[in-house]
Amino acid sequence: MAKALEGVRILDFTHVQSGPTCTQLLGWFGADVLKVERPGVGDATRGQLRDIPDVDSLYFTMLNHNKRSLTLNSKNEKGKEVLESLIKACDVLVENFAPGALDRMGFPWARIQELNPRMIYASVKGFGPGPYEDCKVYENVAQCTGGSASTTGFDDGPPTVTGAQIGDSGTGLHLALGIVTALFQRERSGRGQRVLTAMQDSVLNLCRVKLRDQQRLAHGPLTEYPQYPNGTFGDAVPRSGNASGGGQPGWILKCKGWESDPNAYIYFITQAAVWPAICEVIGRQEWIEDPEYATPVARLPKLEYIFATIEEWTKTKDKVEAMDILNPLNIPCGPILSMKEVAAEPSLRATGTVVEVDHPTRGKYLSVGNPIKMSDSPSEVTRSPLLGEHTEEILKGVLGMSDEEIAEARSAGAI
Ligand code: CAO
Repeated sequence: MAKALEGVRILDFTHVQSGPTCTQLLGWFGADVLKVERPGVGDATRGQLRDIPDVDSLYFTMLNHNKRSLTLNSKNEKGKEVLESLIKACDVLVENFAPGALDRMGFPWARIQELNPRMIYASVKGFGPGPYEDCKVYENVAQCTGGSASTTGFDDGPPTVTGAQIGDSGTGLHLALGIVTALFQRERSGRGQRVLTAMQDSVLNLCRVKLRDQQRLAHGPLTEYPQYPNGTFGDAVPRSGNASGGGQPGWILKCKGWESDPNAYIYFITQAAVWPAICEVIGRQEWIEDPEYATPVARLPKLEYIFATIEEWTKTKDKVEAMDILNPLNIPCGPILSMKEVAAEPSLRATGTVVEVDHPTRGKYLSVGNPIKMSDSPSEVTRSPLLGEHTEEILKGVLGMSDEEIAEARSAGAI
């Protein structure tokens, strides 16, 4: 079966996490992703956080599936010539270098457009235009400047970063959407365009509900936050612990075994529609009619006590048992799954969301497959390329270079 992006060729100048997340997604949708890496060096993550000596790290292998690797020195004269040909032969150029790096190589947007007016030139940067536009940015800098860290954690603790890589992978996702949208527009306009996603902006987009709360704060306390009714609110959105970001109060509650198992917890949501079922299951039937508990508004100032009471019940069940009891009653809840449990979860294996991949020097390892499932575009996960594994194949197959031309480029230090 054909894949959605078959025939689309990506000139992939990305490295580390944000850019590679984007091009990996495009690869899963069938695009031909040509990863350009510096000869002898490659993407720095090949060697970072290594678990096995001299073998590409999991950091690299898990972000660079479904790509081909080409080594090219884009600062070398001959290398620049090869790069020009690649720009002409590709549909999309993706990069996440420090600001201005491609310009310094001699390839500003104007030059790229001149070489290929249909080219979509997509970039990740830490910040958009403004005071910080020249800064180099990593994941947690984006989480901190995009509003996530100030709103994550407990009220009596410091700002906290999240494990989900919303700055890097989150921005890569946003960029991928920008690229396919630009490809769609190019169908009609015939022209490429510039696509820019700043990590600060992407994090803020994912923190939209917190900017909502910032504005609500001007009209009174945030009644679903744990600071209400006894704590104090300052002039900025406080950290809300494990409170739900939506209109249905929720909290993380201990389950059986919590004393020794750090993940024996469940997220429990007191959705208004199922309040009677919650009261029944925890044995507090009197709360169903009691005006002090019967309505969501009446419950808001007592959430701490209500969740403590529910926890007395959840502590008598293990997290999966609790889920099995609550789910049939339509009470929204979710056990806290450890990475060990996620990796072993059969349903995630069955859908290809967790996949086992074989690698020539590493052997078998687990990865996260394409989380976006499409009925007409199958996704298979192929292993990440070794450094420069496809250099000749790409120079011959994509650019039509001869053996002599390739030898010449090699002796000039271009590839
Ligand atoms: N041939 C020749 N030179 C190459 C090359 C190639 N194939 N590939 C890269 N280079 C050069 C670049 O041109 C750049 O040279 P200049 O400094 O002379 O312009 C140099 O390598 C280093 O690139 P860099 O500055 O992007 O890399 P860094 O390790 O210093 O910084 C990072 C890394 C991530 C902080 C920076 O790239 C950045 O801010 N990117 C944008 C934001 C981003 O994506 N951050 C998320 C990263 S994931 O956590």
